[in-house]
Amino acid sequence: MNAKQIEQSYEIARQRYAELDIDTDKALDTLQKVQLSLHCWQTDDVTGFESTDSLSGGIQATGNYPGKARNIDEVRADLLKVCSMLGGSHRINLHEIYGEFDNEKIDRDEVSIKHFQGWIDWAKANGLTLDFNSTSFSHPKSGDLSLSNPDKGIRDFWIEHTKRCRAIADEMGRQLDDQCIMNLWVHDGQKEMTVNRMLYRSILKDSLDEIYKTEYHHMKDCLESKVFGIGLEAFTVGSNDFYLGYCAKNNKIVTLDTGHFHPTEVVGDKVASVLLFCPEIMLHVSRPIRWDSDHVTIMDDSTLELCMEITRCNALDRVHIGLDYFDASINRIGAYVVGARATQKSILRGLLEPVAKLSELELSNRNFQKLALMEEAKAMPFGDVWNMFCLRNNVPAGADFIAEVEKYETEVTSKR
Ligand code: RNT
Ligand code: ZN
Repeated sequence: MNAKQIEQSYEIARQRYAELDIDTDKALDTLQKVQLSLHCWQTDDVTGFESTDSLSGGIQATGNYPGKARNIDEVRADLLKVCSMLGGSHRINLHEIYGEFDNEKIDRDEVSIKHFQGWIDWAKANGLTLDFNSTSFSHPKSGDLSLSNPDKGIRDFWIEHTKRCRAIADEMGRQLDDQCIMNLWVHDGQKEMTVNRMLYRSILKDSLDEIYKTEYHHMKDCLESKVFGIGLEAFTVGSNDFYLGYCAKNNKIVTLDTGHFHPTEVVGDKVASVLLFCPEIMLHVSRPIRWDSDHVTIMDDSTLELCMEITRCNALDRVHIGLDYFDASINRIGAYVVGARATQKSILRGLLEPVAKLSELELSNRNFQKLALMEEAKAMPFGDVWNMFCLRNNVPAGADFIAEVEKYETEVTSKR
């Protein structure tokens, strides 16, 4: 797109929004500071760098589009390519299975900071910060139950793993002068009707209490629930109720994965409730379709509602925005950028909403007027403001990133 056109269209959009008392420059400045936590696992279909090659734990990446990252250098190159198509500065979200194990067999209860020093150095050199995840899946000891396993040996193995991950996260945060957010999601569940729900849940609670005994200053913990996993359809130990209770009681961050709720639940509606009882929220922005919780994020109603709820609550400083989708059926870099930009666009839509006016109308019971203004807001020239965000950041505006992704495919990913 041509810069002159973007500037001219922006000027008209700026004036139109000003009529609604919205300062588009201020919205762009705010968006500039919103960091996304970019999930490294979209580059390689959640494979990681242990020798195991099959994904377990109730999650699945479908498709075999060529060009998947095969080693750490390729993951890093892909991540930098993605960042080059996004305005703002972002975080990289790593899973434990993405450590630098150098072909050594390092079991999950043996992992340490040395396996992530390369990532820290790389992040520092590229002006990035890191988030982290313990990994309960794709391991011979994963089974159906990890931290909630009645078998003490297996449970202790996963407790040790998770404790080590917290120490690694803290060191990442320390070295990068940051707070590294460590997410805990375990796949624990059962395929069939379960009679020992209380047992598994009380074991999970005890395991978490043990894991969180150590206090750290450069990392924060968040916990992620789920409705069901593939092959674990009847029961999930770490349900939404379980972690909401745990996080509220223990002052931990709740992770809301938008793919982990019943189809008619509105995740945006949860923001205000969670923030009244828990310190912060971590999001895994995704798109559920049928059984899959991880389709590529788009600017659909549920993503918009979520992002607009964050801006309505004025809670951008208490909500961390991570992405979590994996699509192996289309160009992975393209998929990555589509989802990341859709999330940024949805936040921008929130920042451009005439909230003050809408709130005034609602509080004075002028409900027809509120509905009408909400509808009109949808037809405002938001795309012109978005293009200005891209121009100011010197990243492709409009659909220009498609050609960029194609070029990278021709020159890099197609040769893998
Ligand atoms: C799985 C969870 C979890 C994973 C990642 C790989 O359903 O959403 O966050 O996607 O940890
Ligand atoms: Zn998730």
